[in-house]
Amino acid sequence: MNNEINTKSNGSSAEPPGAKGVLECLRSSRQFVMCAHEKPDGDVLGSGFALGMALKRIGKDVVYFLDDDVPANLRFLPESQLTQRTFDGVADDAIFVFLDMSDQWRAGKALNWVPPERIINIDHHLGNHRFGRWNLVVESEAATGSLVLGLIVALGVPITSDIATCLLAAIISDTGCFMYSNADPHTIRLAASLMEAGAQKDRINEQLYQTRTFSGQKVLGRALDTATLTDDGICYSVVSRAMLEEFGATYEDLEDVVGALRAVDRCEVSALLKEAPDGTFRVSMRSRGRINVMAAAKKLGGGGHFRAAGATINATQDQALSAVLTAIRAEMAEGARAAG
Ligand SMILES: [Mn+2]
Repeated sequence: MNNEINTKSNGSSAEPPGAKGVLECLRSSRQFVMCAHEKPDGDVLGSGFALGMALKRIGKDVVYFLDDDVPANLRFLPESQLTQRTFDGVADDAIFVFLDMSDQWRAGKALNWVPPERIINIDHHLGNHRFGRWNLVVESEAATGSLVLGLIVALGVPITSDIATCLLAAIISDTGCFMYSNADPHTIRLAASLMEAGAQKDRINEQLYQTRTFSGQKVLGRALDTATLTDDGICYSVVSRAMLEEFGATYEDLEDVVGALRAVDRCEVSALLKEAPDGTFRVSMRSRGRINVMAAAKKLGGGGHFRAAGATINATQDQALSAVLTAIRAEMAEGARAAG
């Protein structure tokens, strides 16, 4: 099976820069701590569990550190019951594998003490800070899971059905079930190999895209009902803490809202402002493909991808909304200039 999986991007036979060093470290070290970013998604968790299972098969010790709960819709992933919020059992020589994050801060406060010389950084975000001693960053990959698949194959570990399910969940999660433009032929080929290796595609899609809490659907309804569509194509809505409380919904329930706003036919960029428990606002933005929302997010102190990005804004609701619209409009003007 392994020999049949070509994990190289664009048919190239070369290993991506950084892969060699990462593989040497994976082979030579004894213990690994898989590290996820805050608000973990299918890519970061699927990648971590898959790599963890592969490393265990070659006799390594693996800890899954997560300063959070596994989201309900990802609890079907193998290994998801093994995450821990402490560093119990982590040795002084353990290597920390940071997955799917452009800088160390995305992992949250609990992991900011880890020194670079103990960090492997595996990621596909634009503008990754190369914060590890070993960095495997390929921006053209649709998911961190694609890079992890390449590593597991290179380690010579068989792709079990559990590993395949975790990696396919990573790819499906980051491509919006192959809907986004990053689902290129290379990525779809990887997904096909994972299905051949026994990945549970239907289960993944059922969990990620077809299962919602009732309170979450109610909040989605309210957010759509109160949304605004501007003349220049920005569709936005605000979800307050009070609104979540009214429906008994959680932040996890809001994942789909910004996508539903973006689906509006005249919408170029959608934005959802979510009031956090500490009173700050978290903005998520999605672009139809012409406007770079990552650049808009950067102006707000955040980051992400060209079509999907976010930031945290410490301001009142009115100020936060105004800052978001200003940042998006600056990118619209930039896009118009570039188009000449
Ligand atoms: Mn990702």
